[in-house]
Amino acid sequence: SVIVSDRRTLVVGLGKTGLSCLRYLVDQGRSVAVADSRSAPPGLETVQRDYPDVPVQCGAFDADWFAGFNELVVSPGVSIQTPAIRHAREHGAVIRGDIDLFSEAAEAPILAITGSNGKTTVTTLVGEMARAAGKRVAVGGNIGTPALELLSPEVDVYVLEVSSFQLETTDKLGADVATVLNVSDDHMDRYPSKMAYFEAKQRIYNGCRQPVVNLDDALSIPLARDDLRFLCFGFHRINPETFSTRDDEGHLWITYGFDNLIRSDELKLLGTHNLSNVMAALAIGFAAGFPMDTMLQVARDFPGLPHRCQRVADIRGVTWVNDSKGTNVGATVAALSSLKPADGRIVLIAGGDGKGADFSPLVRPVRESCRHLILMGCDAQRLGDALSDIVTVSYVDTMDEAVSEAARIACAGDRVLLSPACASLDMYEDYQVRGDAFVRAVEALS
Ligand code: UMA
Ligand code: ADP
Repeated sequence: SVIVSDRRTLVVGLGKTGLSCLRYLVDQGRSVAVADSRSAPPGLETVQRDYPDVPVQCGAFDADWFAGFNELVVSPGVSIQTPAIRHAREHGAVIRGDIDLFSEAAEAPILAITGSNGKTTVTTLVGEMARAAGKRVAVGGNIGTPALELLSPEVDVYVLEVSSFQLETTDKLGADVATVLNVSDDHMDRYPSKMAYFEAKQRIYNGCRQPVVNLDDALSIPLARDDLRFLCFGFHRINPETFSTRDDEGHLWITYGFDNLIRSDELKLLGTHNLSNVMAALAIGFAAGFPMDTMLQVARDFPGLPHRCQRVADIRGVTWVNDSKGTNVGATVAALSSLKPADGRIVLIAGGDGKGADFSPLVRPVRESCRHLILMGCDAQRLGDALSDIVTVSYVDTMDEAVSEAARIACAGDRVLLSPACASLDMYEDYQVRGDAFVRAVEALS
């Protein structure tokens, strides 16, 4: 049979994103079908119940079927290098993603945040700042709620966390304010090169009014500069139009231009990397026009998010810290450098699925901070190979074993840090479940 429509769209992926795209496109009156390579994807029942007329194919992608569509809306969990998708593109299909559909429809300004680490912390802070400034704010994207589910005429400002996967399928985001917080290796199992990962992140600046740039990371600077003026952040740089830090009368201050704004010890957030996150959030909020005093109060009150350098217990002089969201090497490097105790060392619990990462950037911080390493998960051996020359290593099979081993080894004054440098999916449903397993095992100690 021949389907008569000038725009047949295939939604690829039936997770949260796929469902949000399907709902949106059906509401637009578009002719849609759905595919997912899993045999029982999470959204399948919902589609069968709510959209019985929408064609669905589960299991191995059928390249010929894909090639019959003129638009593919691809979920972030699916690589656009997948042969069936490439084949469809070669047959003239346009490849898009949910953020692309969102930016086309959104009427309120978008504040967009990407980076290898700190996205969720900064996105949450900016969302809180907007709310405190009296804005009707919608926060979503990679942080959890798919962007299309945020769309509403009642919204004054959108705050979006955007992943490199989402940016790959985004043509022109047109954000009011956008930032690449930092770039270190992640998802090397999905990218042919670091350059490809970096280029995906850079797309956040396409059509942006006000880029916010991290002066401590050259990869944060927009490649296509045009005549844009940047608002900047970075440590120890007293410049106009820059959020920075300076030491003054025995305190470390966050500054804007030449003015001191807030002392680091006024913040509840732990770790140097979080100062960078606060500077970034202030810069984004400033660019969006939020009042400075309101933003500073939000920064002071912000307790941090669970599973991110979160102190969980102090037992017999040992502090236990849950950084389960440290899912790449850069995050664990930051956690090790920020959390080294003044009179002790770190016992690090790490491992999981390394996503093809190079672990060598861990060598220096592990040498400088760690007493011992406890490794688990599918890349435990690869981590051990990279680090066993410089530190003693134990291999364990479960989180309970990891925690009792850490309790045996840690001395008073030490910190035990779960910061895996790896994804959790080889052993757990997600990083939260992994972090919860750690917290439960620690609680059982006391
Ligand atoms: N999958 C298949 N076949 C398919 C479709 C998906 O095997 O046909 C697999 C993917 O490989 C992946 C899983 O299914 O392992 C989920 O993929 P999805 O695209 O259906 O994911 P969603 O449920 O739509 O969730 C996505 C983001 N997931 C990913 O990018 C993998 C969520 O980010 C995001 O919160 C959500 O959209 C709303 O925007 C999660 C994430 O892990 C938290 N992001 C990565 C990260 O932060 O490092 C980028
Ligand atoms: P993301 O959403 O990008 O994964 P999160 O805010 O959830 O970022 O933080 C995840 C982990 O990354 C934290 O637990 C911490 O180990 C590390 N991290 C957070 N902010 C930074 C930063 N600015 N630079 C380096 N590492 C960071």
